[in-house]
Amino acid sequence: ILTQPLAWQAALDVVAANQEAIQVLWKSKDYTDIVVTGCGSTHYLSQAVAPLLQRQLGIRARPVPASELLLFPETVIAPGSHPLLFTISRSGQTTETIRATRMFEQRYGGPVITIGCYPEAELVALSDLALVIPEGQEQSVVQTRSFSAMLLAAQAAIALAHNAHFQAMRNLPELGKRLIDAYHDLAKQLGSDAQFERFYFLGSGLQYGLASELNLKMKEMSLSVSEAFHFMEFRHGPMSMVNEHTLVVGLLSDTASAHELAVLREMRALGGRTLVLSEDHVPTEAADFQINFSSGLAENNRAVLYLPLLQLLGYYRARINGQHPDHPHNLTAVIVL
Ligand code: F1P
Repeated sequence: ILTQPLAWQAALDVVAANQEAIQVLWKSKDYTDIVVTGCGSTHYLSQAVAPLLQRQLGIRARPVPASELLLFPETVIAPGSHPLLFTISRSGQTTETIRATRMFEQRYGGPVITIGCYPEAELVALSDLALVIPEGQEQSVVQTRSFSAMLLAAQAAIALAHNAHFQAMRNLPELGKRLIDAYHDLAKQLGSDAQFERFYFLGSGLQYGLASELNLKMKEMSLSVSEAFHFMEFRHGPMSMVNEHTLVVGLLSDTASAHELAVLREMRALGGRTLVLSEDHVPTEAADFQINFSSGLAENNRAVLYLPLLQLLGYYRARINGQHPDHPHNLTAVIVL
């Protein structure tokens, strides 16, 4: 978890090395829309990448688990459309992702872009363009460094479409190190606090995929009750679970923070405690704890900064629960059918 900024550097270098091919792909008129797919963590990654593709490239983009694309392609791909398939997989070996890609190529003809961490993987061989970051590989079954390196590669590749913020993103490894140093103690304190029995991760728009992934980290590593919701959705039922043993973690967006802070204030009034991650300091009525970092980057570009500190919550929780954070119950690094 702590070595992630090194992998981010490598991810940015891989994108820079493939700059021309990426720009040609974005400009190509060979596709009408984009389907983004993966499994588990990499499905959540696709939930973070698809809205960004749509917002930045102005083209319809939809995240879908690889199994849904494989088994129900007609519910994903509309008649007459010719999508680009954007696959994400740490191992590049997960059966559903590979089978979905093969099916897609046979039925719809491509093109396929993939992001992963293993150059020799089958998925890499199947793709027209592969962004591979070996520095994202990790010993752990749980995806942490790989996840943020692949997310950053996707975000940087999208930024290249307008050459816009790519240069500013080069500061992310340094910002990441500073942020981990500044808030590691808070993450340890909250992750080790046995009073918390339930964890909710709230994020909307671009942040929803991250909230889903961070909820999975807490679940996998520590076997705790943990769920993710869109901010406003949390008020439509799930908030009945909030009590004084609840930690609600809010990932604020750039554009809807007034609504998001209102939800957090409400959860505090119900007795829950809140941790807020944001670019700027927020009013204390909404936040028991906060992690602020003035990165100067838009949410389109800074998402990876949220990840290490919230992965640490799961890690420290695993320690107090007596779980091995690298080897969750019943889980292997690659799921092969
Ligand atoms: C997908 C995945 C991981 C999960 C576990 C099982 O792997 O579901 O997200 O943490 O390791 O496999 P991949 O396709 O990204 O290699």
